[in-house]
Amino acid sequence: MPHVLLPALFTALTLAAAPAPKPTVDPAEARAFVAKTNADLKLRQAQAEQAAWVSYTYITSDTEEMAARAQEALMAAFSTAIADSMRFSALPADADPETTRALQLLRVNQPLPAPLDPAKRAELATLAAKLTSIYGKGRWCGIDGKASCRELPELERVLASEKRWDRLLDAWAGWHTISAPMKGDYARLVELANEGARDIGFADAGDLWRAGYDMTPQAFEQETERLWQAVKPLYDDLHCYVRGRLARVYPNKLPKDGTIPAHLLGNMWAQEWTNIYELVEPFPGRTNLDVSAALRAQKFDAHRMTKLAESFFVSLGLDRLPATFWERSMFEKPRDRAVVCHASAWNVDYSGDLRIKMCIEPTEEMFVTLHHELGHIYYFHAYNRLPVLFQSGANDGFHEAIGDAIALSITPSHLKKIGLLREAPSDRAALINVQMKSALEKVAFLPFGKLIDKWRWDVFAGKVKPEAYNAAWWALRRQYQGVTAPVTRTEADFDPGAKYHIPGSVPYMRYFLARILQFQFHKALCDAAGFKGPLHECSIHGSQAAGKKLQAMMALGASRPWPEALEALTGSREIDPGALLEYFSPLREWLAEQNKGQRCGW
Ligand code: X8Z
Ligand code: ZN
Repeated sequence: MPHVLLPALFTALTLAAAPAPKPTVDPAEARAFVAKTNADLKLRQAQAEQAAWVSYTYITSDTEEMAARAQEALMAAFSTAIADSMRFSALPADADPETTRALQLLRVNQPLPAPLDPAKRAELATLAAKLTSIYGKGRWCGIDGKASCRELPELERVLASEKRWDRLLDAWAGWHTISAPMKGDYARLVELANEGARDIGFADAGDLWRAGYDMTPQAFEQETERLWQAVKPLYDDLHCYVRGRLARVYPNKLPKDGTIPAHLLGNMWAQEWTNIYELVEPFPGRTNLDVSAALRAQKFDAHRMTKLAESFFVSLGLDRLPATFWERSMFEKPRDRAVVCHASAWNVDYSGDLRIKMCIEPTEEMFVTLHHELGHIYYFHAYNRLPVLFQSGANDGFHEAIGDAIALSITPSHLKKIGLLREAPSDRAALINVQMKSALEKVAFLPFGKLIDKWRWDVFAGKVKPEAYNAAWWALRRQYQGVTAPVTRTEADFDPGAKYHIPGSVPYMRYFLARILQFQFHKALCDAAGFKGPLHECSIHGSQAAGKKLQAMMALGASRPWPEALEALTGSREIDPGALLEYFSPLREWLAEQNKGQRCGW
């Protein structure tokens, strides 16, 4: 469980009142406090969300300022509520569990806890808004100046489709210039968030981030390590195979140390490698898995792609999305203003005003991301009636896993059914091709998902200082992913800042957990749907029984510790990497054959 006491504040309060009488805590008073806090926070959160929505979808100095001030007001509300909640730190063990849980969640709710000093609180809110804006406004104008400026979506398209080394390098290095100016502000943000975390009894902000998982922060760190060790051999096999194939495409160009240069993997951050599928296709010409081509050929626009994604959830018996979702979401990149294109889902007023913000293009990658975002939206929708402190996932990994679990049901047979693939062949070559494509997304991501917060935890803990930010970043990229920078990096660069979640201060371990949880969810939903057969062939499309199970888990929100929510869906209280390994077992076997006699590792 997260800490129940707030050591710093608690000590101060008890010392001031010495000699301290034994505190008497009235459970009814605690209940009333939680109810008032829920009402208060709901209002403030909605105001902050509205301001943030406008600033993310229309970046100007005015909207940035307004979002910062709304965030500041929310931070102040949290500080007051947490300080007030101290009177209930001695709540008897048999107090009603909902109140106890709400009080615990209150402390771990914000990723950037503000210091008690109002001037520092304002500074933190301003810095957070500024960093997000820098990211959103980022563009690369090349050496020839403004004539050919490109924003992130365009640079990402280069990484996704270009094969020429130099062009890839230009787009990669260009995007990584946008974050250099963030470094000083980021270092200050770390100091301020740490002070805020200490003010409410944590060692640092990383300690607070690790405290949101119904176990001690230390136990959580060990848990992530356990999961990583279980899936690492599969990643190592994939890395070895992909590197071998890339060595054929770029003869004599790969480094001798066994790593892969970061600009060759089809993605700006080398986090998912699906876009180089054609370069590494196990059995060329045996399958046509080009869903992007089908989407383009059939002239799918953003609205139609979203409708198609919605129809999957509806087939499970879940509700249609509300009219306001269609009216208020941002589906496409506006032509007349700067926006943060990074896809996100919004629970704007915590009462049903649900929106997504995306720069949708007709690609398979975006189609999968749409299911991811709708997973968030359906989770919001399922728990919207709960008090706001319970309006979260069972843990944040659950929130990230719902839509992905649904998207695992978009099998070739399903795609054929909905007209996005012409055939769904079932021979071994086809199976290995399909599994490779899926592994390039799911398995390739695993070390990336783990290392982002390994870096941030070390930064927050002061183990990595600003003078070594970039060096530590690349040491982890190399250690976990076996990926290296394609050009020399120095501490004048700030490459972590070129990834949205760093300037955005969005914790990242959630995505690592989700990559594993989604297979566990998928397996449980397939069981509920009565599917018999290998896991990678299952699609739960149309199963009301699966939908009911999913809905029941989502409706719990964060009201119960996550092992209970997991048990409700899967029957197990433990995160189990077994389902992911089972799903990819055909590929694993094939990779082992391929890699025989190869020099693997780095
Ligand atoms: O940020 C996201 C979602 C929004 S929560 C689009 N993802 C991570 C990323 O893009 O880095 C989904 C996968 C990992
Ligand atoms: Zn997400």
